[in-house]
Amino acid sequence: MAIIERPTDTPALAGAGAAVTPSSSYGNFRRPVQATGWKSWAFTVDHKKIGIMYGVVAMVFFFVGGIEALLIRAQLAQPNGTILSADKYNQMFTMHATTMVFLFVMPMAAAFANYMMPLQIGARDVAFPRLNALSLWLFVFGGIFINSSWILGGAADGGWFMYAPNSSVPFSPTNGVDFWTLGLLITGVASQVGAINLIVTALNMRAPGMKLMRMPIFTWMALVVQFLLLFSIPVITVALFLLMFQRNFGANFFSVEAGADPLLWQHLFWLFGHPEVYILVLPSFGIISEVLPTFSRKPLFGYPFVVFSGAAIGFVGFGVWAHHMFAAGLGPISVAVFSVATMAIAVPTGVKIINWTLTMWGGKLWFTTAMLFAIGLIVQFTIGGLSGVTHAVAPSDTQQTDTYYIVAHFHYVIFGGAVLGLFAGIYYWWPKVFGKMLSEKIGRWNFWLMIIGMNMTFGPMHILGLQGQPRRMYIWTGDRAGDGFFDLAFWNLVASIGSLVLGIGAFLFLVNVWVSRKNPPAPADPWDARSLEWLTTNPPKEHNFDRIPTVHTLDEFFHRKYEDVGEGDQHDYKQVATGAEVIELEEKYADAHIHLPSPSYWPMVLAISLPIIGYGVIFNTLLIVAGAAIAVLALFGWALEPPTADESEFDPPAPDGDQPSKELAVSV
Ligand code: HEM
Ligand SMILES: [Cu+2]
Repeated sequence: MAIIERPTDTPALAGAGAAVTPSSSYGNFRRPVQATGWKSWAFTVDHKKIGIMYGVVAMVFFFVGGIEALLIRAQLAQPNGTILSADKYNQMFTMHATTMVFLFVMPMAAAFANYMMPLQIGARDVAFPRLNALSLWLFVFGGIFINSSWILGGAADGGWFMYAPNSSVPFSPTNGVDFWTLGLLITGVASQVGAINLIVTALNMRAPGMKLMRMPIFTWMALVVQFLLLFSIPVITVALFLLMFQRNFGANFFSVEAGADPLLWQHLFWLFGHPEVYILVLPSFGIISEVLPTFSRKPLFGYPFVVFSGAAIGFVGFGVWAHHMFAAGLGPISVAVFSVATMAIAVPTGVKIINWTLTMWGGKLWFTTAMLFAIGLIVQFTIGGLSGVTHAVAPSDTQQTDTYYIVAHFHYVIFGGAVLGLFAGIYYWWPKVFGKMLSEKIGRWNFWLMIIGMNMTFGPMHILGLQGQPRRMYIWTGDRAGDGFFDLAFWNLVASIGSLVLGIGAFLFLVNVWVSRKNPPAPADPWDARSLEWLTTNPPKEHNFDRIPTVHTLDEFFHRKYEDVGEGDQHDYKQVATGAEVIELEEKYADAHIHLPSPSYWPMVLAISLPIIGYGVIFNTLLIVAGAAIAVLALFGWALEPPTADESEFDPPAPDGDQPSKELAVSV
């Protein structure tokens, strides 16, 4: 196949744009002096490295949260379990949920957004690289801070929504809840800083021609999520400050006996908490909206509908929070309004499921592991959505609330939705990020054991809940009535065995990573993909694109490889170039000047100051002073850091984009 030497970078749309005269193959490349070894990671402001570190740390927390879940299920496998005491059990489910939600799913989504958004919009980095590094280190140190409570007097024990007055000192006398409160305040800053950065990146850093309605769908969903974070994190931040002052400085915001109202906490928590569930699942919706078209060999069906239904979910998601409080005595009018609003949110969700199904309809389906996880999401999330609709009916929710039926529901939507989607993304973009393929054989075992395991674990919980098993009880007893109705033994055993199968399935992913580390380099375009991130090498060069691409259409990468020779709306795509050829073409027309931000250690220094202040609030005021001093020092260091290193420090670039050898500089 001859390479089409096009004057412009518009393969399919022949004739458009002016020729670019290539300067010397690489032109004058202004690259910052990079650190080497561990410093090249610790002080980096490169969105790709930051994305990888988000992902690795989040995956570690996935297994921490998973082990906590296995302990819970081991305790509940038999009646009158003795593995965990009541106190330890309370700590276990609180930390399991907090870890999975705030330290696994959210940061894993941030990993993908950080790595993929600049590549998908044709940019060389995010808008604020040092702020990006700050958000990473705040997440890492915040996560360590929260988990350090296990060895510093005991972890939080009030459940992941930490209702008052149970969260106050008389009922939670250890420091656990303070670690939880202060730790989530720290990770909250990480989310807020990250949201501002990615919103500005998506709106300001797009390559020429990358109009909003040409943006790849994952970037769209990531953008919607950043707005959800922008508006919901401040709400939980206020609530956490009120709780911190109530517990540490004698304030009374939730104490009935002091004339305050515990429902204030519930309203504040769920005003954040319900948008939070979309913050968890929308990135995965975006990921499978990339995966399904690629492995169906068809464009995404109804792209604009998928975009706007995502935005609609995000918007309506702020108007349903009180459906978590149907049994809190809000009164019939509020209950009715929130019941209807909750039913309404099923509509845009349904639109997505129809669009995904129609994307596959009539396609040439290629069942890779990524595709299996994507289809798994559609099936499992729909099951979770259906039980969700039963909650919207307030009278039935009054029966279901606080039982295992609820636990079943949210695991089907969060595990079945968010987690399966994240695994689809891991298998889909692994060759892009690490330049190697994961084993498809192990991948399929990973998928099937996780699917079978999750249905064995969470499926029976629907039955146990309808049988009346309450959630958050550290033991259950045998069938006292002897009429079999309250016999919880069989399904609890199935659920616990299921969690083991699920655990083995998840562990197989680690086996796959290990086994695949020596795989040969991945092909340039392993999946014959569609969107712009694939117009880079695997893994991408430090500067991402040799030249900033000009975008002419949605699925730009696909349309550079295929020409539409069909008539009218009868599309017939004929391949005119391979992915590898299209990528090579970019190198030939490399930009003359490429400028990249320089590494900096100030974001990490600033990030470390917050947990020090946190330990100060719990243990010793002097630490507050020390932490504040470090924060001030870091802010000045950051502000006074010159934007980029002096010219003379740069090494001329090696043709294949190797790292230079000299020490630190600074970044914008
Ligand atoms: C890895 C497999 C998992 C298993 C086996 C599992 C198991 C459980 C169990 C048994 C409970 C109920 C504890 C009780 O109420 O007595 C629970 C609670 C919970 N889980 Fe999971 N879970 C898993 C994954 C996840 C994931 C991925 C998430 C979210 C991203 C999650 C979020 C939650 C939440 C929010 C709670 C409620 C905790 C509370 O009541 O405060 N779980 N989990
Ligand atoms: Cu909700």
